[in-house]
Order: sequence, then structure tokens, then C-alpha cells
Amino acid sequence: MKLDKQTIAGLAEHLEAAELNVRDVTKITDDHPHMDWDDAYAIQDEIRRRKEARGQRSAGLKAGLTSFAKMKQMGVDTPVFGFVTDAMARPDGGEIRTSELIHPKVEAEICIVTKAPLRGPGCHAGDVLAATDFVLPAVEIIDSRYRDFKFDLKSVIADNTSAARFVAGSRMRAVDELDLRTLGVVLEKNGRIVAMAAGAAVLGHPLTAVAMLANHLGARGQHIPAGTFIMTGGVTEAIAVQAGDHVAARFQDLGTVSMRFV
Ligand code: OOG
Ligand code: MG
Repeated sequence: MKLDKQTIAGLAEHLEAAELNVRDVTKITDDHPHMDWDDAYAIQDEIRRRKEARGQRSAGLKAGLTSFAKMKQMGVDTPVFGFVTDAMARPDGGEIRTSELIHPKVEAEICIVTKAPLRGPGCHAGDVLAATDFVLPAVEIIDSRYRDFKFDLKSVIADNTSAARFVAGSRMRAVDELDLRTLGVVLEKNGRIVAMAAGAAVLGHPLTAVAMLANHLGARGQHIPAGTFIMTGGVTEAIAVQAGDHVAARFQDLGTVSMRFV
């Protein structure tokens, strides 16, 4: 760790204020070029603590920058991990208020819920398969607090990996009924196809992202508990949306997740 406790708390407050006031900020590594990975996750942990102190509950974990399309779009090469809370959840088919967001983008994600704890290091996709209760689809609405989505990995980790809203679908399937590599996803905006991919776009197999998350937590003395909802990361590049847009993500075997931006 390169930053002291007070600086970490100050940066968490700074980034949360940007979120709550719907105002973008410059990336924090501009002012703190020496901050390290532990500092970045410590800032994210402090943001989680602040949200929980205000009564929000953890609703799950997320992996991000796991697909080659997303890594290319954002110019990075390593996945990142974050969390979502109950306050970020929106119903399938519902409305998302853009006045609460800076510059939202949508991404289609294959998600799981675990039925057994997952502990790294040494966790692999097979362990994740054995610990998966069911698979479900979701759309994540990301909203980087950084101006023009311009960030580096440490800055985006501190900013809870741009987490803002998410909409989970209601069709769940057993993992052994699906081939998550060939599972197709079509993302539509206003009835037009804007992106498409198969599950293999996420690190070759979406459950690899969960194994990486378990290994990441294991290195920090934490684990993924049973019953955890986990988003494995956008399968395609993220698509910008604005008020008036209708988005539908059509997942092979998992149904459609839709929402309207108002
Ligand atoms: C970071 C969040 C990435 C995903 O699914 O790839 C993410 C960003 O692109 O702003 O959630
Ligand atoms: Mg995402």
C-alpha cells in the first residue's frame, strides 16, 4: 500500500460524491500516480463500506474487462472485480432514469449463482462448474465516474469498476443444460442489433472469470460464499444509451432482458 488511510477514505468519498452528484471527475491516478493495486481495491472497499453504512446490501460480485472486445474498447489487458448492491438492481422490463447517471452504457452478461463456497488460490473453471447453482442472464448498466470513460486499471478498480445499475433476467437454467462457450447473445438498441457474441468471448469460457475472481479474493484472504450472484463481464463492447432508448439483450436458452431509458 502506498496511500495512507486518510487518503483512501478521501478518494472513496470523492468518487462516491461524483456518483451521487452525477458529476464526472478526472482519473485519480493523475493526482496519485504511485497508488498500487491494494490501494485501488482498498478505495473500492471503502466505497462499499460507505454504501452499507447507508443501508445498502451487497447483491453480488462482478468481473469486468473479461471479454476481448471490452479489453480492446478500454485499452486494457487485465480483468477487474467489483460489487453490486440492492440499490443498483432494476426490474426486467423496467425503466432506468438517465438523470441519475453520467454517461451510461449497457453490456450483456452471463451470470451465475453459486451453491457452494469458492476459495482461491488454485480455483479453476471446473471448481466453478461444480459450485454453480444456476445460470441467468443480465444487462449491466455501467457508468464510469471518469470523464469520457477515460481511466486506467487502478482508477477503474477504485471506482468499483463503473458499476451503476443492473437488470437480471428471470429465466434460470442448470449449468449442465447449457454450453456457456457457444451460448449466443444478441444486443439490440431500439430494435436494431448493435452487438453480438458468444459466451467464449469472455476469457474462452465465462466461468473462467469466476475462477479468477475466487483467486483474486483468495489472495486477499477472502472467498466467494455460497449463494452469491456473480456477473462474469460484458460479452461485447459496451453500448452508449440515452433517454428514449429501448434495450433488449437476447440470450440463447436464457431469454431476453430488456429495459427502457427515460
Ligand atoms: C469497466 C467495467 C467493465 C465489464 O463487464 O466489462 C465491466 C468499464 O468498462 O467501465 O463491467
Ligand atoms: Mg460489466
